[in-house]
Amino acid sequence: MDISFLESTALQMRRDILTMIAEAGSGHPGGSLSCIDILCALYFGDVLDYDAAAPQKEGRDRFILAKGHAAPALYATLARAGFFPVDELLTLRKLGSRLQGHPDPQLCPGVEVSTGSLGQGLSVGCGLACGLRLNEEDGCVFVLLGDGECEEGQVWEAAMFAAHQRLGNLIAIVDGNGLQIDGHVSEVCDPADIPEKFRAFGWQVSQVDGHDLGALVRVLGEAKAAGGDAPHLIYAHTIKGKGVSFMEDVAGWHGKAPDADQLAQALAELDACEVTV
Ligand SMILES: Cc1ncc(C[n+]2csc(CCOP(=O)(O)OP(=O)(O)O)c2C)c(N)n1
Repeated sequence: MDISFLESTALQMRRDILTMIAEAGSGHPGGSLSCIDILCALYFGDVLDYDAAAPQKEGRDRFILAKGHAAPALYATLARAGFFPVDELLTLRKLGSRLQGHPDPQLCPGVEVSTGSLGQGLSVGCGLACGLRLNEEDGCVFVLLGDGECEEGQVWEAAMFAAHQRLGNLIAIVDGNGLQIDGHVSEVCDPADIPEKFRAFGWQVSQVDGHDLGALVRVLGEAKAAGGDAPHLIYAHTIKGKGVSFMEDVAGWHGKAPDADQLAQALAELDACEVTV
């Protein structure tokens, strides 16, 4: 595994995220930057089975961005993976664009499910995983949730269902950045120990540094290869706004576009990282 390739791809996708949100004048940088290394590991670390030239290919793995407001992270990933031209990223949130504020599978190639109303993605993932199993099809279903999203009751109904149905082909990843829209997850409505709760629901659980690309590739690949008769939860410890000093761990950057000066500073910081890679 070429980690320096993954690192420079993740850096490029961080630039993409910030540039497209600045151009749109709105969007969600914090939660896009916290999860971009997870997406990088999935799509460029040889974990997810997909074909950008044939997005509906039979037997492919499915990826669901349950925290749909992080659409810029998904769009950057899909563009860099070849699902659509990179230039199109600058149409984010514009009238007529395929890249709306939340992902739409009827518009955007590579998007599997419409998301944005938090709490629903894991339920859809359960349905897809059941369907694949019923059809005796290959393919795993990966669902990326926010830790704030885990305050939604529907997440826990889906967690119970997945364990009951023994969905070993379902892998949920929690982007554990500790923040949601209103501040600290622990202060808004504390879900407490999310990994321990999934374990209690009957899931196979692992934890990982969500910005360590090598560790992410390993743990995601292991969960996929393991299969088994219980669903998998990977709790990724992340930092909201990761990679941009003034955005890191600041709730105010949940849904705010950088202005021209802020964008320039952020891009300069990312460029400086490239040199040290
Ligand atoms: C059902 C629902 N309620 C409220 C919102 C508004 N909302 C958008 S993002 C967000 C916070 C989500 O926090 P988290 O899942 O931790 O996302 P992250 O911090 O990783 O961006 C909220 C409450 C929503 N999209 N859906």
